[in-house]
Amino acid sequence: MKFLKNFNIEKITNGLEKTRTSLINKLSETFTGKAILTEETLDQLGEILISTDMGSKLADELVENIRKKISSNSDRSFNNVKNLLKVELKELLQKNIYEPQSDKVFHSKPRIILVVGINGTGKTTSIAKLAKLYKSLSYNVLITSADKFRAAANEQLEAWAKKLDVPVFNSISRDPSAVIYDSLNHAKNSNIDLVIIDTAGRLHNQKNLMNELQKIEKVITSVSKNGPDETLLVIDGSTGQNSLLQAREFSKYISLTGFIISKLDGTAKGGIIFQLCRELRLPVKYIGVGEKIDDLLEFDSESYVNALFN
Ligand SMILES: Nc1nc2c(ncn2[C@@H]2O[C@H](COP(=O)(O)OP(=O)(O)OP(=O)(O)O)[C@@H](O)[C@H]2O)c(=O)[nH]1
Ligand SMILES: [Mg+2]
Repeated sequence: MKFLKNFNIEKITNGLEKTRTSLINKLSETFTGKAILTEETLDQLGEILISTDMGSKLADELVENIRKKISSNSDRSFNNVKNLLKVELKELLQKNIYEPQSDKVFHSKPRIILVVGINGTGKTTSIAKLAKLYKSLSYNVLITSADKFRAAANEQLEAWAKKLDVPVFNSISRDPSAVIYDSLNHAKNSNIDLVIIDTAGRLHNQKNLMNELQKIEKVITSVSKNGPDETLLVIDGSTGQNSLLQAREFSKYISLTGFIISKLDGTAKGGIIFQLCRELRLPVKYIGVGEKIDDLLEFDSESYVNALFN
């Protein structure tokens, strides 16, 4: 598997504009003209972090770490606080993550990416973007349309796929597991390198739909014994704290390997990524920063944190 590394600093910077502007404006309002970093300013820093949806627990932890670091360091300038914060955030993304995927050895073809999430988070759009990304690396991609709920779902996918010249597997079966089973067997016989499976949006409290995910996982395992290579939960980046609940609930039913965080371009709440990684101990794999086909970037913690502050 080639590493995509398609991230483009300009795209990340533009995509995170709202979060960055809000963060930087608030930070400079708080710090400008203050020669010495006081306890009060530190408390304000915590509130600023919470306003980006980092959550109070994480914000407290970050402020505490910064407090410790500056107590042994005479540089209490805004710039230094900003740099310390960047280091803390990068470490959090890099260290706090358990990657189940790294335990597996992949020899099998096709590689399988299963995409799940609640309604409207951007699953289908992200899949089209992923297909484009992998196709540009010369992968033979097949998209499986296993959303049997939304009438227009298939047309939406077909329209994207037609533009990209990527085949879509569909069937008249109403059972998503059956469609997936057939598509994987088809892929095995058709020299497909990568199958990306689109599923119907489901709320995390809809028990029967959540149980269906387990069935889907089982069917994939029956065709490819390691199961999906990736099971990605798509989270709408503007959802806020509810996304933690979604992630916790989905992970009770299915082995997630990471997140796609979509719609980061429309929100000032890009801090949610840190909380999701910390609480779920799962990596963010891709971020969506716009509605266009090229607006999906492979996640890179270094660039993400830099783009938030620079
Ligand atoms: N601004 C922006 N919009 C996005 C992004 N990703 C998806 N969208 C939009 O979000 C809306 C919903 O996207 P879909 O891909 O249909 O979402 P879905 O999860 O497949 O929806 P269901 O199948 O109904 O559950 C569409 O209008 C997309 O254009 C993104 O990164 N940024
Ligand atoms: Mg969809």
